[in-house]
Amino acid sequence: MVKAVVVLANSQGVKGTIFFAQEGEGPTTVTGSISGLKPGLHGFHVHALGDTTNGCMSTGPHFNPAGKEHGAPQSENRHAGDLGNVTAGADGVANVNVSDSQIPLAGPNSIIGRAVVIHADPDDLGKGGHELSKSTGNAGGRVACGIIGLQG
Ligand SMILES: [Cu+2]
Ligand SMILES: [Zn+2]
Repeated sequence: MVKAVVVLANSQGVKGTIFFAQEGEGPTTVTGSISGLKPGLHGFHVHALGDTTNGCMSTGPHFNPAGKEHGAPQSENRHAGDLGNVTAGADGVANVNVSDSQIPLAGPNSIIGRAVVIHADPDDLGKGGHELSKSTGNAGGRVACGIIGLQG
């Protein structure tokens, strides 16, 4: 079992902790919660770089080792980092509990050392018809981010 964690935070009170776990070559489970969000859907991605020297802007584009277009987590054509949306309730808390086969914690496409980013707006999953739909899902600003690190 390989485990990883990312701590998300920003100066506007958004904070959370997301845990990753992978058994062997199996899917990676993603669990945790984020608070302080505007109620509703927020794009939730693994971005390519674990670089926060310029805040969340320097984490690069969505992690995309296969060179595909942006899409939904269930789509064949998606970035590996496309984890869809999380939904914040009226209390501003979003709970995360998903399993995904494209975000391994070991091997050449490992997400260790990359970043998790949560966005201001919903991810349209590539279907919004906006000029950004096929690259970012038009999910708006980067509200909070953190670097994925190994956990014991
Ligand atoms: Cu993103
Ligand atoms: Zn994407």
